[in-house]
Amino acid sequence: MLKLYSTQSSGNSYKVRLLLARLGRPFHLVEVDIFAGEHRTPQFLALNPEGRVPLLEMEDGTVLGESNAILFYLAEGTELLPADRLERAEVLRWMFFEQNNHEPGIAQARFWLRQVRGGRELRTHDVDRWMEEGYGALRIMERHLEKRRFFVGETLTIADLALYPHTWLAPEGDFELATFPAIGAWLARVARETGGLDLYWQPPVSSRLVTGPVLEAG
Ligand SMILES: N[C@@H](CCC(=O)N[C@@H](CS)C(=O)NCC(=O)O)C(=O)O
Repeated sequence: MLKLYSTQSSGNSYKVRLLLARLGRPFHLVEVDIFAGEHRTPQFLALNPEGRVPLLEMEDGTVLGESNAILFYLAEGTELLPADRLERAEVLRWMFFEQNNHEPGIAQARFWLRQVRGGRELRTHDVDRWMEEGYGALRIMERHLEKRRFFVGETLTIADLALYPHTWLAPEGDFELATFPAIGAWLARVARETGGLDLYWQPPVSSRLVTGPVLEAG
């Protein structure tokens, strides 16, 4: 069975949980508590020297990091990754946008302002930049979605799944979404398409990363 090393509150991990659920692929979820340093244990660093989640482990033990690379790998051959060459490139375009333009402002703001104790005080000097970059990304998304239902083509793709988690979570980073009606409608559409699974959804087979061999549940 596929194994996903994931942190429950992580937007990047949520992308992959959503995709696996949408594809109906069973997977074993291994919870890595990054706030307790579990991503820095020798055991986890042996799997992923970058010490980051999400990390996908295949049945043969091969591992793949980077949330959007994992989405791309898992979606190959499904309706969530178009076969058309230009549409595939457009999917990649929005996934690069997510990493380069969206995540650095929106996800960083949520991480430091909401998730790290004392983070607001520690990173006061970054807040204006996060807001400028984050709202800049939201304006680009809003314009793109004004006449479209999804980011690429007429149906849900992994471009939507890459952008959905941190956009949905943006209010936790002090972003106000009320002035972006097209984004609001798109968020509702993606939520419907993914069965309304929230950030805290888990598959039936899950365990925690522990010191020593990873527990095999089930
Ligand atoms: N570009 C990477 C970012 C991964 C990332 O930053 N993951 C965070 C959780 S959302 C993490 O593991 N943070 C711990 C750390 O960087 O020390 C991806 O999309 O997978």
